[in-house]
Formats: sequence, structure tokens, C-alpha cells
Amino acid sequence: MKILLINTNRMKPAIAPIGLDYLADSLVAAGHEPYMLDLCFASDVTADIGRAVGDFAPDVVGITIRNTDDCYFSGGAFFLPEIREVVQQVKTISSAPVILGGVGFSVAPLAVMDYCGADYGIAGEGEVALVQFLDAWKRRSDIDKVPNLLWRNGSRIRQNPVRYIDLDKLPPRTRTFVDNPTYFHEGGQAGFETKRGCDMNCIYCADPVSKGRRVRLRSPQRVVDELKALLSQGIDYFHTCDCEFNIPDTHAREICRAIIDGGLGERIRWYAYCSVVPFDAEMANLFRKAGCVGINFGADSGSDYMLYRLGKSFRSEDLIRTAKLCRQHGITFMYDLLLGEESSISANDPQAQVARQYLTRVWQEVKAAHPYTGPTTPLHIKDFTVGKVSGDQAQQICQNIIRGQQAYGGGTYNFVGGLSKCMIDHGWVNGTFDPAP
Ligand code: B12
Ligand code: SF4
Repeated sequence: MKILLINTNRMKPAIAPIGLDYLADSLVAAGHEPYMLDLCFASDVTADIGRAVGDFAPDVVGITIRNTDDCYFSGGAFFLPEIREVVQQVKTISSAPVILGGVGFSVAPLAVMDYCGADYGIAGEGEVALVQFLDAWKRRSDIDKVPNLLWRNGSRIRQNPVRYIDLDKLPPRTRTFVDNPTYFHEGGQAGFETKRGCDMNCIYCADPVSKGRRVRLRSPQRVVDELKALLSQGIDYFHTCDCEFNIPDTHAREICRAIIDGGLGERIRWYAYCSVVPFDAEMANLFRKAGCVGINFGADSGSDYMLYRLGKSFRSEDLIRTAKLCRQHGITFMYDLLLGEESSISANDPQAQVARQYLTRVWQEVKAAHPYTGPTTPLHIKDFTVGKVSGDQAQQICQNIIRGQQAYGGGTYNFVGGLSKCMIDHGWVNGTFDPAP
């Protein structure tokens, strides 16, 4: 079948739609014909959609949703209205069914499908589910047996059970469907996955929702082959697309060894999202030798109480140990923090008002991000309130966060401020965060 795949993510710096690269390999292997319409750099979205639908005459149109919003408190960009317009335009000019997917879709599939008015959706991974959907659609039967599928039954949206796939049984990842060299030129890095899923219990996190709680690993050799496929296109800077690269740590070590044994350690550079634990000297050393140059740790807070409340598996002493190890091994690192803690103080407390003013400044000047908690996570964003911190402390932390982001290069990273006594004790307020021995 002919399937038009539309990338709706226009946010810059540009991030290639890796999900569509992966889907295309599976679609081609199953004998289908995928065609790409990438709206990321389009100057006239409406005209491009009209042309692609008219020229390709698809049997099915798939639309990927990476971000529902920019997750910036001060930015506040909400992308679903423009994506809904894309859905509506396609439905006006074509009789092909519209199916949604992507990680942004998967964090709240029912709500997004309802809002966008699409015919179908696939929550979670799409390689097997989309192929099965195309087969079912061709036969016009067994729609209710397609895993991960959302479909309309009268006025209701039904969701079939989720099935996890063995990642090593998927066809090799060629990375040729998406124009990765252009994305590399525009955005500076390409993504790659070493596994899917996270079985940890952080109460705000959408990753177990969108990727599943069951961790599924890819064989290190397959990951190296994929990196080589990208390297042959001139791409040598990467970012992991795992929830946390170092969980489970044995797999992260195996991936690093395979990269080193495959002769790539000196030829590529990569960044990773990691958990603060597990992290030890051997891991830091392996990461560095395998080409890791930067790690974004989900630190969240320096307060043991808050770490406990957030469901984190580490405590403040781990933050300090991990920071030291990164410094010792020459790995640039940053700590993502969650701004605002559970408050026991009343809204009229003058102390809280001063703190709020400074926090507002943090949002405005740093354009800090807020965590996406979504309706499907145990904790929703509305449960976060400004924490108990004095005005002076808040001002100092604010300055430190700004300095920290400038030092990092002012990139697109989430830099969410956290307020806690422990961080203050350990030097965050001085702008140095150099943990004492
Ligand atoms: C790695 C990553 C980054 C890296 C990307 C590096 C790179 N070069 O690729 C960096 C650090 C740059 C980054 C930046 C941002 N990110 Co980010 N990122 C991720 C992360 C961890 C992985 C995304 C990924 O590539 N997954 C791997 C691919 C293969 O999976 P996938 O896209 O989901 O595709 C599969 C399925 O969804 C499905 N599918 C996909 N498309 C389609 C289409 C159809 C039709 C179908 C049927 C199926 C289907 O099949 C695919 C294969 O199974 C996710 C969290 C997560 N665990 O997924 C957050 C995540 C996507 N990021 C998020 C955000 C907010 C951002 C930023 C906006 C942050 C910011 N304010 O700057 C920016 C946006 C940048 C941009 N231009 O878009 C949020 C989005 C939340 C939301 N509700 O919108 C997420 C979910 C994290 C979170 N939990 O909050 N990010
Ligand atoms: S924050 Fe990290 S460790 Fe916690 S559930 Fe999310 S991905 Fe897993």
C-alpha cells in the first residue's frame, strides 16, 4: 500500500523524525511504499500538503507528532492546533484514512486523537503495529486485533491492547528514508536508540507511559551498524534516544564496548540522557572512550525528601559523587532540575511571594522548561507549587541557573530550576557547584 508519512515537527533547532526512519524500514520490508512529506523546513505548509497528497495519491496518511508543546513555561507553544489543521486539510482533499503516532501522541493518545479528529492512532511503538494496520485496512477487517491501535467506534474511541516487540527482530535500520544529512547540518546531531522502555517509578515521568515499563534492549552490534550507516552519510555527532542510557547499566557498558571495538570511539561524539545512578568510575571511563562528550542527568532536586517524594532511586550524595566522576573524566554534564516543590506555606506568606517573583524571573530569563507530566502520569503539573525558599536564596539560585545555562552554551536543553536546601549547602548558589571533597 502507498502510505504518505508526514512530519509535523517544525521546532528549531531541527531534530530529525527518527521514528519515521524506523517505520519506513519496516514498511518497505513488508512490501509497502512509504513516501515522506517533511514539513520541518517547509515555507508553505498548505501548498506542500496539497502537492504531496495530489502527486502521491496515498492509500493511507500517517502523521507523526513528536511534541504536543514546547514544554517551556515562558514559551508556552502548543503545537496541536497546527497539527489538527494538517489532519483536517488531508481529510478534505483525500479519502485516505489518517493515522496518528509519535511520542507526543503516545503521552496522551485518546485526548490527542479526539482533539485532532484523526481516524486512527497508534500509541507507542509503530513498526509492527503500522504494518498490521495496513494489512487490516486493506482487508477492511480485524481492526480490533491490531496492537496499540486507537480507532473510532461510533462516537467512542477504542484502544486495543499494547504489545511490545523484540527490537532485534526488526529489519536493519538503514537511516535513509529521512534526509539525515540536512538535519545534521541544521541541528548538529542525529539520534539513535539502544533500547526502549523504563521500569523506574518517578511519579511525574511520561516515558514509561509512551515507551512502556518493560525494558527492551537492542543488540550492541545492531546499534553500531546503525551508527556506521549514519557515519557513512557524514554524521558524526549523536544523541541517545533512550529514556535513560545507563539503565540498565550492563547494557550501556556493552554498547560502549561495542562502539570501541567497532573502531568508532575516536570517530564519533555523542550526548546522552542518563540517570544519576548507576554511575561509577568504570562507566565514566568507558563512556569517554566510546565518544561520550556530554550527559544530561535527570537530577530533579537536591533534597532527599523531594527525591523520595518524586520516586527517584538516588539521593543527594549520589548527585555529588556523579558530578565528581564526570569532572574527573572530562565529561561535560548538566543536571535537569524540577522547579518548585510541594509547599506547606500559604499563598499569602510574604516569603513565598518574594520567592515567586524570583522564580518568575528564572522562567523569563532562562526560558526554563517544565516537566511534561501529562494526565496519564501519577503526578500532574498542577500539583507543583512554589517551594519554601527565602527571597535571597531564590535570587542566588536564579543567577546560578542563568550562569549554568550560559556556561553550557545556551542550547535547547531543559534547564529546570530546583530549590532545595541541599543544593544551597553544596554550592549551587555560588554559581560554582563544585562539590566539596
Ligand atoms: C532524545 C530526545 C531529545 C533529544 C533529541 C536528540 C536527537 N537528535 O534525536 C533532544 C535533547 C535534542 C530533545 C529536545 C527536545 N525534546 Co525531547 N526527547 C527525546 C526522547 C528521550 C526520545 C525521542 C525519540 O527520538 N525517541 C525514539 C523514536 C524512535 O521514538 P518515537 O519518535 O516515539 O517513534 C516511535 C513511535 O512513537 C511510533 N511513531 C512515530 N511516528 C509515528 C507516526 C505514525 C503515523 C505512527 C503510526 C507511529 C509513529 O513509531 C516509532 C517507532 O516505534 C523523548 C522521550 C522518549 N523516551 O521518547 C523526549 C521528548 C520527545 N522530548 C520532549 C521535549 C519537550 C523536547 C523539547 C521540546 C525540549 C525543549 N523545550 O527544548 C525539544 C524539542 C526539539 C525539537 N526540535 O523537536 C518531550 C515531548 C513531550 C510532549 N508532550 O510534547 C519528550 C516526550 C520527553 C518528555 N517526557 O517530556 N529531545
Ligand atoms: S525520570 Fe528517568 S528513570 Fe525516572 S521513570 Fe522517567 S525515564 Fe525512568
